[in-house]
Amino acid sequence: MTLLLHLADFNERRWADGFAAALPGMRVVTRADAYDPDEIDYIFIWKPASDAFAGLNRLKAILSLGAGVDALLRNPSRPAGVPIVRFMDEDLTQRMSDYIVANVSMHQRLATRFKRDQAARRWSQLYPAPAWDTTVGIMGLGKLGLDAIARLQALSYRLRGWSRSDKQIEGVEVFVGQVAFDDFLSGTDILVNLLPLTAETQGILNYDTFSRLRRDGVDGWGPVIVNAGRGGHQREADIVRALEDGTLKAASLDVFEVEPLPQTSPLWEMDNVFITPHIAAASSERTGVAYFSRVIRDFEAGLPLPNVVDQQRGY
Ligand code: NDP
Ligand code: OXD
Repeated sequence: MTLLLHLADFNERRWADGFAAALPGMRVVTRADAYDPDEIDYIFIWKPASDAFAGLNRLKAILSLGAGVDALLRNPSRPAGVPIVRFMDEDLTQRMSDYIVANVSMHQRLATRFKRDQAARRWSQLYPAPAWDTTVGIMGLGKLGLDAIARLQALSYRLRGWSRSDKQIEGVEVFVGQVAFDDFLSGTDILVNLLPLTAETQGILNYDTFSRLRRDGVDGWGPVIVNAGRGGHQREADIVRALEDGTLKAASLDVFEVEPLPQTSPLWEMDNVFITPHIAAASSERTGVAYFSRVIRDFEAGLPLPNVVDQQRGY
């Protein structure tokens, strides 16, 4: 049995050593090793090259290092019908919630307003609304959205969520589907995106969406967005325009239409934007090796694969 690693941005060799130690009897190869494509049973993958799956005719499963699988589903060489297992674990979830809580709290406390004042040596008092009077709207009520909600609830934020199917979440107003999108936006002060990137959600963070958000914050302070989903969700030209004309007051962006964010992007210069380089929630080597080794062991022992992506639905 052979496992192939195909990881951009991560140390393939180190992950391979981890898998080899966790899976005695399994041959573990990286792209730098010699192997016969016909011997590959599993591929563990992040940021696939366009020909990543070429010749892999005997694959039993595709193991996604990422929680998001949009790049895999778009890949032209991916063999149809092979199940995709995505990464889901508490470590990644905690990291994402850390990012969301930190950025929501910064915006609720008007961080970019006071940073601007500091740069201008301006003493100008403005009292932020308390958490209980700030509504955070979470798009995507999956593994990550639900955890972020639980942690924000503990800090007393008012919460609402938006998803495709109905959910009962104590203390959270849930809005379902496109028909309820406007109502969801109209009561949201801080909009958080934790959707998967699909044909339906592509470009959802656009000027029209921003203009529908609630705008009755203190002293005209108004809507903010936090995007930790995918760059394909956002229209960056619209974000720049909205931040310039006040339709948005501030933004936190972890993901971008093109990554790395090009040097020429006007976003770099904007003092009401927090930019991070797609690091909201990295997959940890320790928990990743443990999770996917268990997936392979269990599957080989006849158990079903967990967290299989619905390829029709796109997430
Ligand atoms: P899940 O698949 O668990 O949840 C997705 C949620 O989005 C579900 O609630 C689903 O609704 C909802 N949804 C999907 N399509 C629509 C739609 N058209 N309209 C309304 N709601 C919709 O995903 P996760 O929570 O695990 O992850 C979310 C995303 O976060 C990933 O796909 C990835 O892109 C991103 N991510 C980013 C990272 C980073 O470092 N920046 C790290 C990890 C993930 P329903 O419940 O009804 O199915
Ligand atoms: C993921 C990511 O999808 O890191 O896990 O973006």
